[in-house]
Amino acid sequence: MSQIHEGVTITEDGRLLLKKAEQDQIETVWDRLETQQPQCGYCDMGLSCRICIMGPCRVDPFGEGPQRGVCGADADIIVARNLCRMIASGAASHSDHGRDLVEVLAGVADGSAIGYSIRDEEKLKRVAVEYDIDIEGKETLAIAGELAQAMMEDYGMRQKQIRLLKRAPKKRRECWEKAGIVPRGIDRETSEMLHRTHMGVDNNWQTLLLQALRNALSDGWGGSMIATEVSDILFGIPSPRPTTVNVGVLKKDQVNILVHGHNPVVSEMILEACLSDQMISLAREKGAEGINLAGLCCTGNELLMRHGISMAGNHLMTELVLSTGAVEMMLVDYQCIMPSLGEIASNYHTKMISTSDKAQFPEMVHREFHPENAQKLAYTLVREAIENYPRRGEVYIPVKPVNAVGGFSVEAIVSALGGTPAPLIDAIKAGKIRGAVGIVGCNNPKIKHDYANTTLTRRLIENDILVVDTGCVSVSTAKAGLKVAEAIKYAGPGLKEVCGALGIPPVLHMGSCVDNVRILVLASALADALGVDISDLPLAGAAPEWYSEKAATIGSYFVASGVYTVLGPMPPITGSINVVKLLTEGLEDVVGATFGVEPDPEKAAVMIRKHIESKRKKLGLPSIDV
Ligand code: BF8
Ligand code: SF4
Repeated sequence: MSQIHEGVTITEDGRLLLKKAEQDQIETVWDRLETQQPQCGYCDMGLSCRICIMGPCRVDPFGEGPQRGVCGADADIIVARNLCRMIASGAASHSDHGRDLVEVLAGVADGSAIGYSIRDEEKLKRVAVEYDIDIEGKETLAIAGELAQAMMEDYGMRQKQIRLLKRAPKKRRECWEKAGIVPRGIDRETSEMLHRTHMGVDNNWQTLLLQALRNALSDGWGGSMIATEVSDILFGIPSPRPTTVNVGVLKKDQVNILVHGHNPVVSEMILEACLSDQMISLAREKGAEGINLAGLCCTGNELLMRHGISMAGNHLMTELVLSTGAVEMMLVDYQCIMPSLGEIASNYHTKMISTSDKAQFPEMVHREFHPENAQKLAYTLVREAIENYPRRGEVYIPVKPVNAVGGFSVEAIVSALGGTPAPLIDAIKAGKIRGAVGIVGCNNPKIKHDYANTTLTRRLIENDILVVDTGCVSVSTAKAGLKVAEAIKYAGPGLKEVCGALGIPPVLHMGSCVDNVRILVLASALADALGVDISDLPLAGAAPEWYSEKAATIGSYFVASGVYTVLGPMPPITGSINVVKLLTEGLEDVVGATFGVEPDPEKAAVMIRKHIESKRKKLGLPSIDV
């Protein structure tokens, strides 16, 4: 391994495969980060603008060069607009994923989505009632059709507010009313955000940022929440089940197929095909022992949560996993798929397939999935993967997989607690559990791979704080062995006692990134049980290794929902002290929560513990000095 890459990951599989990739002369994300140095300081501070063609413009942070863009925008406006556009893009991404699921739901109702069905009728009915649909005496498919229509209306401008906001505690809804940030329609808020950041529209950095919160809420309580709820209706509510993680989940003697991306609409069908007798016997004919489907990133998390399918890795492993030479086919849909993957795969026998009508990549074969053809295409592609097995060269799978448990939906957590959140609340009141933290988000090559995600998690559970996680963080902690019941040995005495009695790990896998909404629902249930607002609870959020615009949106809807959230990498806002102050201090008066920024997970843990103890104190619960 070259000096440059020494110490870029804490994982053994990452380290060994990086060495292999180097031998195979594969360029990775770390190489490219190196070639980008030094990265642009103006952009890093949010001080460059290319919104219009009178620009590009920049503001000099030292006060010597230009202080305004050609149009007259100053640093505050430029920084705010840039951040707003990040948040709009993140909201658009997750919410558009939700839209794809609503279309499948509509397709199930009218019979055009062949092979898909309603796997959880009870949840369908429950959500339909929340949408004021009269379900009495109606057929399941009729309810599904009406629900899909009602959800489509949530995307547009027919509502005064999106429907699932009703799930938030009353005080929280009043807070949004007062701040003027009640989201009206999912697409509407994103569209308005882009409108307001066009040159010559909203040039008040404060009102711009408030709209960004409203836009983020439209995703958190709208598009992403719809994505999760409809996925549960179509594919089942997750429940705890064992799984395995890291590159060791690939099998030397089986056809390995990887799904990467986000949308379960594709991965669920691939799973069905992989499990079919027809495909398994074909694999045997070709000399393999069977078919091994494994996941990467969030679509992998979707399968892990519902079926216990193994995870080969998180964001920074997506390139390296190809250099095992053991992957017959990787199917991608959208989001977080590095455009480098096709070229890397061309060094091996791996077939790369892009599946979404909205996402194509260099050196991949494009085979579009639609609800009508998905089932047939899934079988065709799995067959092609099997036929690729004999073309395999040498295989390098350097590690053994680690055990983990996933599947902690809110329903599963409440059921583990015996049907009500009361035992969790009692444990929090007694101080056995001091609070709970949702750790979310990505990997980022600027931070040692998995180091911040796992270190923060360890420090929190050691201090009796329950951790729930999603997205790529959930894979980091699973690989570190923190997601098995025995991991209570790493927890403080109180958390150890409670999790031990319930037989659950101290770190609960709540799903993919859209599933962060499960954390909002859980927080609302706790707030309602205590008769307080979410912002009163001893809770926090964190995104220790975030990289993506979606993570900026998630952080924003957490904060807007009253959850103090600590980001690892600094967002590009340091060019405006006003924007920094509003986000880290001023928002307290608006939504009862703020952002913190701290790349060092040891320090972030202390910030979070302090916050949790201060909330405990305000609630009159026993608190300690941190
Ligand atoms: O939606 S955690 S790197 S894969 S953005 Fe992407 Fe980040 Fe992973 Fe999932 Ni979320
Ligand atoms: Fe420059 Fe203003 Fe155009 Fe931005 S919007 S590129 S600051 S002129």
